[in-house]
Amino acid sequence: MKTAEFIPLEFTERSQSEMKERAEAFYQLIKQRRTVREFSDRPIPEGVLENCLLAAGTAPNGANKQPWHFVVVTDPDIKKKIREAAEEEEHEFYNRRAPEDWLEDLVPFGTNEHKPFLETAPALIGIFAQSYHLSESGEKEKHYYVKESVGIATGMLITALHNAGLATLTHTPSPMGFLNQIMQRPSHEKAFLLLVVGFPAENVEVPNIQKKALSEISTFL
Ligand code: IYR
Repeated sequence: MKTAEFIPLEFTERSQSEMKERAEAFYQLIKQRRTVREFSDRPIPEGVLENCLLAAGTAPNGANKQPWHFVVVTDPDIKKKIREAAEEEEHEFYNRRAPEDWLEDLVPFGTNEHKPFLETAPALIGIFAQSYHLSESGEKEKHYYVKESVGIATGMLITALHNAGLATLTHTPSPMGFLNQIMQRPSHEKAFLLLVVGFPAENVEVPNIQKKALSEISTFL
């Protein structure tokens, strides 16, 4: 039988003014996060990705099953394979699969089927969602709220990387099944997204887009 064990919470109490300052400072930091599509080949300092992944791994999740796996690729040959497979899917997407209105919606972002950043960027992180855990003896252990959990962990990873001074691109070639094969992950893990990580190319520009106002995204009752 399982039993519940509780330990004291480590919680930092802050003054009201400190709370306000931190909330404002964090907003100023995170609003600078922009998806970039042109990367420099500058390497990422050692240990940075590891700590960002540890931060992502603290995400709240269903019954603490931690139903995620992150595959970090820095090897140029593997990045090339990923680029080739992704571009094959994207070619289909842009030329056949995508409906007109979707392509129209993508115009402001200037995206197309060519994905050179998959080779230029120093790291690609494949994020996998585990629908269940397979024990050594082959028994299935249930996972809960998998998409929600992996989505939260991914958000925390993107935030941690931005905080560390790195740029990211959430890339979702669809379908992404080829990532299981290239990244050697079992079939009960579903590729959730591919995060491109590194430094922006020099003088990179980003789309001039606006975020919704507070009054549009929220209601205070
Ligand atoms: N996966 C394609 C298309 C694409 C779709 C959406 I929704 C975007 O916000 C951006 C791109 C691509 O990566 O080009």
